[in-house]
Amino acid sequence: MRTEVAIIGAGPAGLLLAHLLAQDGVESIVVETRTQEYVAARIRAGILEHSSVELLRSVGLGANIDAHGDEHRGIYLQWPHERHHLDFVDLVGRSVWVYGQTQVQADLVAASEAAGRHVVYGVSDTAVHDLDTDRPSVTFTDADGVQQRIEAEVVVGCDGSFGVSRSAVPETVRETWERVYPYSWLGILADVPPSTDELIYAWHPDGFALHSMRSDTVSRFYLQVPNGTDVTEWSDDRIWDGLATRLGHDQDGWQLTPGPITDRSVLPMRSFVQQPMRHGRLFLAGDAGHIVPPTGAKGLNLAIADVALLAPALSALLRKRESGLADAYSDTALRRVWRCEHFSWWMTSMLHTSDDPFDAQLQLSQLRWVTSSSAGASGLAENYAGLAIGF
Ligand code: FAS
Ligand code: PHB
Repeated sequence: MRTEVAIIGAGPAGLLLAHLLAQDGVESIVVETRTQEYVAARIRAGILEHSSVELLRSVGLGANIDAHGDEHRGIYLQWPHERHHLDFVDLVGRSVWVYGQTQVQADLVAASEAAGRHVVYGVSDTAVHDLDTDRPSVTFTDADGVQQRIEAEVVVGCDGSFGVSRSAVPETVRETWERVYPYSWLGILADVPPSTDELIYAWHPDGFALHSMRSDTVSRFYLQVPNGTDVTEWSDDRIWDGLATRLGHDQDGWQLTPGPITDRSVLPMRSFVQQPMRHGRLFLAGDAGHIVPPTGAKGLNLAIADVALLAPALSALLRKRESGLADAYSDTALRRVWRCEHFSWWMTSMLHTSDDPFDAQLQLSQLRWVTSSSAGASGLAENYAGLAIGF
């Protein structure tokens, strides 16, 4: 097969990149190890930044966000006996949207199918070749067991944190940073209306908790748990008791309403960055280049920001033979990546408890400052609601 851009991975980064390239008439082929149904069913991110929503709207992907998304002015920060609302619109003039990654993925798949774009699901043995030439290629075994090769002008790794493209950058060239956190998140989806109008991020001596949502009938919750936690160790009652305690049930009359749990999983927490995000004719985008702990709701938004930068860079390279944007892509993308890495670490460190009582005092002081100082609140608001793409 021949195309202009071979994309590895049909998650949000891969499918959005194909969509953005097509806006400029640039052809692509996407290859994906999983089935379309598997990718669509993964329950992941829940928050879209202001600039993500604006970008998706600008390329015809905003209708469902406007019809089914829920615009939020801010979040609540909570600790025992206190809950404070941060209003991002008052603070920095930007809101966020509750619109799950599964919904974003469904919209991208629908647009891809409507446009008849070439996405190959169920592949295996993906490999990249000749990245330092102007004829790179991707080989794989298709779902029928047939060896295939895609000859392209550019290869983009959108294959997430366990893909093959990251390691295709020679060890002598790549630089990586990683931080593994001493705790994980136990996440549940429940068929119960949210007990709050906007997200509650709660600090508690027992551990962090987050009350999020997917719609007015489905709620999403997370609990800080030790690394290695087996989800079967947490009965429904233990989960709801833990959430009620940490989120302040009966505090100032507020009540947490439990309901049937329809999905549960344990998510390890880590920060990771690999640079450069380009090597020869290979570019990395999304989780293939970086990972953030989900406390700052940045993972999906960073993937969107990467491809929003990369698409025009590749269009200029392939249509006008102008390489300036492509040459600058890695540095430009990494500036936002490191800003989001810092913010995600900052939110995670502020809200997750350890056994160190000194840490607890520092965290409570930080929470009191962020919720009482306009400077502190604006700093959180600016980063959470998101910076302009290309920052
Ligand atoms: P993705 O991982 O979504 O997509 C990569 C795709 O590449 C996958 O479909 C994979 O099957 C495919 N692939 C991998 N190797 C391949 C190969 N060799 N050949 C072909 N295809 C290959 N972010 C938040 O903001 N909030 C959250 O609550 C949150 N929860 C998360 C929970 C989990 C379990 C995980 C793993 C991530 C979570 N994230 C969350 C982050 C997540 O939303 C990512 O940031 C987002 O999916 C990034 O999108 P992509 O870069 O497209 O990577
Ligand atoms: C979610 O709704 O899944 C979600 C929201 C905010 C976060 C992380 C996850 O920081």
